Formats: sequence, C-alpha cells, structure tokens
Amino acid sequence: MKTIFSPDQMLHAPQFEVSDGKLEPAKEIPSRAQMVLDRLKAVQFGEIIEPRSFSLDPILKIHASDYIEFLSDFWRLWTEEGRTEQEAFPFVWPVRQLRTDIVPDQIDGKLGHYSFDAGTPMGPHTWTAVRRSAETALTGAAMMAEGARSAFALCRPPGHHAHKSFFGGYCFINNAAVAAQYLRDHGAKRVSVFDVDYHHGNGTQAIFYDRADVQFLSIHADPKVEFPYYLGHADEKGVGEGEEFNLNYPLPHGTPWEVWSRALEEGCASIEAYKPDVLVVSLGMDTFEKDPISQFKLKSEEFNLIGERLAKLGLPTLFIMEGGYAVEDLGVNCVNTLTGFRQR
Ligand code: SP5
Ligand code: ZN
Repeated sequence: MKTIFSPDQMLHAPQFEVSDGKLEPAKEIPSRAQMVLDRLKAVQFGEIIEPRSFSLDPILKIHASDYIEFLSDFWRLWTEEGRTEQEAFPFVWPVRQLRTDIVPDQIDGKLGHYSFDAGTPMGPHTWTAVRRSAETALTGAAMMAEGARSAFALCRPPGHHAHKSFFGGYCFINNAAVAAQYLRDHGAKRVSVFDVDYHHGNGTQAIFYDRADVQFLSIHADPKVEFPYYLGHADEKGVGEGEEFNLNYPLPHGTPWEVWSRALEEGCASIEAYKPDVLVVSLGMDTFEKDPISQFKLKSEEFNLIGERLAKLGLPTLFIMEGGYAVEDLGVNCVNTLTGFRQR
C-alpha cells in the first residue's frame, strides 16, 4: 500500500487552541505527521509518494467558492488590516437568529462567518498546508480510480469536521468528502465513507446528508458529552434521497474495544448491504486509551483488528488520516491499522 504525503502539510503549525474554556497548547501539530512517517519507514510499510497537483475544481465540488476564496486570501486580509498576531482565532459567530446572508467586511466578522469553533487557528501558511492536504486525499482517490486496491492519504490538517462553507475542529477542507466526490466523478457509482475517528464527522455527514450515492457511517463519542456537541446523534439518518444512508453510532465515554467493535460490526454489515464500489475510511486514532483529549479505551493492538475487519469487506479502500493526539503512539496505532488491513 502506498502512502501519499507532502512536507508542505507541515507548514500549518499552530501554537495554541481555545478549548475547555481556555487557551491551551495546540494538539493538531506537525509532529503528528512526522510520527506516522517515522513508523511507516521503520517497518518499511511501503512507498511514500508526493501528492500530484490539482486545480481547485474537485475541491469546489464540495466547498462553496466564497469559502475557499476566504481561506486562500485570509492571511493577506489579516495583515492588510494591520494585524500582527501570528495566528488568528474566531471569537463571534452568527448563531440562531443572527444573519448569515451578509458576509461581514471586517476580518473578525469574516472569521466567525466561516467557522464554528475557536479551536482552529489560522496562520500564515495554513492555506498552503490545507490545499496540499486536500491534494494528498485527491491523489489517493485518483490512484483508486486508476485501479489501486488500497492507498493511505496521510492528510494533515485533517478534514472531517469541515462543512461546505465553514471550518472547525482542526479541519478546513473536508479531505474525505473531496476524495469521495472525486471517486464518484471517476467511475464509482456508490461510495461508503466510514468514519472511525473518536469525534463525529459532522462535516462529512452534512455534505452528503441528502444523497443516496454516498453512504456515511460514523462511530464516535456521544455528542451529548463530547465535541462537536451539535451533530452526531443516532436519530440522524439522512433526508430525502439520502434517508437511511447516514448511520451514527454514538458511544459513551470509557468505551472499550469489546463495545466499540460491536458498532464496527454493525457498520460493516450496513456497508455490505449498500454494496459500494469503493470504501473511504476517515481514520482517526483518537479512540486510543491514552489520547489526551479523548475518552475511549482502545489499545494499540486493537488498531490491527480494525484494519483486519475492514479488509474482510473485500473493497478497494482509501484510508484518509483524521485525528489522533497521543503523538508518541500515533505512528504505531496508525500503521497497526494499515498493517491489519494488509495482512488480512
Ligand atoms: C480531527 C479531530 O479529531 N478534531 C478534534 C477537535 C477537538 N477539539 C475540541 C477539543 C476539546 C477537548 N476537550 C478535552 C476534555 C478533556 N480534557
Ligand atoms: Zn477526532
């Protein structure tokens, strides 16, 4: 299995994030990708290649053009307004009765319009890294469309919390959604996106919520007690043509493998019934017992079992990296999953 990665993805290097009501050290940092690369090399997992270049067109099939323009122009606008801080945080949002039909001129108003949390700062090189991360996912999708049986897109920044026109949860472009759409546009009739990150994939769910051609499944911490809080409940099943093609498996804090794996089984059964042409896995390792921001109890060896079970589906499979913040163990847990898949 080939891995796709560009060193440009390291250029987004946040110092801080706002979480738990205070300024904290950033968790979604470049060393995450480095740990995965180091482990892939240590076990000689397979070739590591640079992503190809793409126009913005495949990204604009998922994201609104004004949003992508905002992301790409942001740092210029920020500095033109005389701001000197090296990372920018949104702090005011158009919730409920406030207006979203008029985009503010001022940069803090724009930041709030195009985001949903203060945990996702933007820096001088964020756009470069974000675009390259999406190209990493797109390269994986192109390889699958060209006949590969599997590929690993080492995406960073991650993507599954990003919606059509707003960022958050460390995510800017929804890499998995962009890849799934690319696969649809290049021969796949049906695509399943299975999100095994600890957090609900709210962005991916919302993007495909009214569609029958992309099935979305997510195993995650119950949003009643965990980020992203406002989406990911079991009664969200899709709408219109998309009804029944959205499946959520919210689980309580403290969930161990014995319980988590039952949701994995149920998800796999639903994928088998849907009969997709290709599977996209939103691969988060933050279900790990030692993850600093998460509260599931998966052990390192159990990541092999995730890979093994997914392999049993017998589908062409594109892995896209999402979360996982126990940096020291991230390489082992990630490569364990890929190894389990390959050895089945
Ligand atoms: C891609 C991804 O995994 N994004 C996750 C974003 C989570 N940001 C909010 C973190 C809140 C952490 N709360 C920890 C409580 C225990 N100290
Ligand atoms: Zn996560």
